[in-house]
Amino acid sequence: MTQQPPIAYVIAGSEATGGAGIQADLKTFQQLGAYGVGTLTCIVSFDPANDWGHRFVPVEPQVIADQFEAAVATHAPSVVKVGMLGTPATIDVVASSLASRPWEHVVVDPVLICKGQEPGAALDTDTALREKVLPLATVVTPNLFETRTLAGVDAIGTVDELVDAARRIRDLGPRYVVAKGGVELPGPDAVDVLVDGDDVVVLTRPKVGDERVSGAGCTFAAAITAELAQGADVRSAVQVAKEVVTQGIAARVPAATPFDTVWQGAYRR
Ligand code: PXL
Repeated sequence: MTQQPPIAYVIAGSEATGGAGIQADLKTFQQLGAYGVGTLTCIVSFDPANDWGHRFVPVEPQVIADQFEAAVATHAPSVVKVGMLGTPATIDVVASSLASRPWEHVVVDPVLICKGQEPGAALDTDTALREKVLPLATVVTPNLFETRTLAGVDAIGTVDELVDAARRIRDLGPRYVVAKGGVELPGPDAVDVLVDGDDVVVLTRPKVGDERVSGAGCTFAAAITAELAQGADVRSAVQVAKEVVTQGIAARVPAATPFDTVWQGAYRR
């Protein structure tokens, strides 16, 4: 008999162009050798006739609960990634579903707003995410904007400030915080910091261009999840994820949207 693949589960939104969201998550799982299982929280359809604005439709809370019930009854996953949730009602149902059973790891990508969205759109979900989802997370992967927002700091301009802010987020519950500097943190490198108590690991790669690429954050957290599902520890999972995203950005797929998108298929171990 062939060996069974590890199960990687994701609760996230659909991003209809395939660049981000659950589409990016499932591609990442497959590329890393994990069997992907997905629960849909919302549907985002960019509007080509309106400057690629976000058309957003939440999935009914009961339908989210039903999908969760089906997924966990079928595969008993021990590792889950949480991506875009989008509304306080969605956060409520996802938080109570997650709390209904044990997990080895809950990887939360705290998506507050998508690229191109107005920051104000996130304010009502921000508090709910912080209060209800972060305490359930073992690993959280905020980008620079999310790090500033969740840590409650105005500006982050250095790696030391990124580490300080990550420590503040760790106080909200998650054991591991991976704060991502991305292209916005000044300097020639894309720097991420993994904070686990007093331990700090700094991951550095030269920036691949200065433009943000759609799907990088989704792919990063999904890669961590796929690695954890195969038994990796958090530190090595994060190192693999950094490599997956760096290679995926270098091999980016050009698109008519304002952002190119990550190609997960470029990654080779
Ligand atoms: O990249 C963040 C993101 C996550 N999930 C969904 C999205 C986006 C950005 O557009 O649409 C569903």
